[in-house]
Amino acid sequence: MKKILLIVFLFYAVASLQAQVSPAANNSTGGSATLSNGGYLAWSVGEPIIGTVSVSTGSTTVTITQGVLQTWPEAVKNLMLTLYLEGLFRGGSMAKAQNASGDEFLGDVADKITIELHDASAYSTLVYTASGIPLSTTGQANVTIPGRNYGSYYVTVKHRNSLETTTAAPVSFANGTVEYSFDVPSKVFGNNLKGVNESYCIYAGDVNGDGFINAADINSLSSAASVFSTGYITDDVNGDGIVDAMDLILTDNNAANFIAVKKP
Ligand SMILES: [Ca+2]
Ligand SMILES: [Ca+2]
Repeated sequence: MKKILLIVFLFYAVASLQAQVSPAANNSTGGSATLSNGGYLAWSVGEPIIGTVSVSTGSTTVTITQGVLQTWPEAVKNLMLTLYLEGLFRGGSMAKAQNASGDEFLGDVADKITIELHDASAYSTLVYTASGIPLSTTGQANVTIPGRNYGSYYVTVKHRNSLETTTAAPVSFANGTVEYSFDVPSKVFGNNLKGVNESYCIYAGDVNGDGFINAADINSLSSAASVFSTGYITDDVNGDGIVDAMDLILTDNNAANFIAVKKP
């Protein structure tokens, strides 16, 4: 009789132990969620309790009570712009910017530009800036933008001695790839492009970057030209590595037409 009682006791003891350890079967479970604000969460279940987090995904709420919370690599947007800079444009493609001894940049990079995203309803609000972006001789500039920027934005292009130029309207960043070409005046704010050899270019000659191509830029150029300045310098409007009459002519033509920045 004692043996039977012992066996029954052991049976219940083992069954009880199994019930206690059964949650371990969840060790390998986990999941992820895309949040309504564009962010992401990923988690695993079965690790020591580290806290409780509730997040809204828009239609549902995910509550994490156990496990490891980790960041998920943020998705990015591939912004692909096409544009020509008047100073470097040689008809069909652009020349590579020169310094005192040769090409300033390797490969097919003509020069580098800054790309800005501005708020669609409040242009003065700068949302994102990407500087030092290579612009190829064929006018391509590709840059990755953090995925949290999934709205619509004005896209502004800046260059060391070209006129700041902006898209005609906000551009949607809803998709993973965003393509935009500054190829016709109607796609640029204020139609502010210059026709050159059946193509359209961003105006050259805003040497001091103040949004106007005028006497101040010409004065700067004249000073540099008088001492034959050479190198990768802002006064070199046509990018050939020396400041001379060619740069003055380009800038003077635009100044004569009172060319200035146009933005929302
Ligand atoms: Ca200027
Ligand atoms: Ca030059």
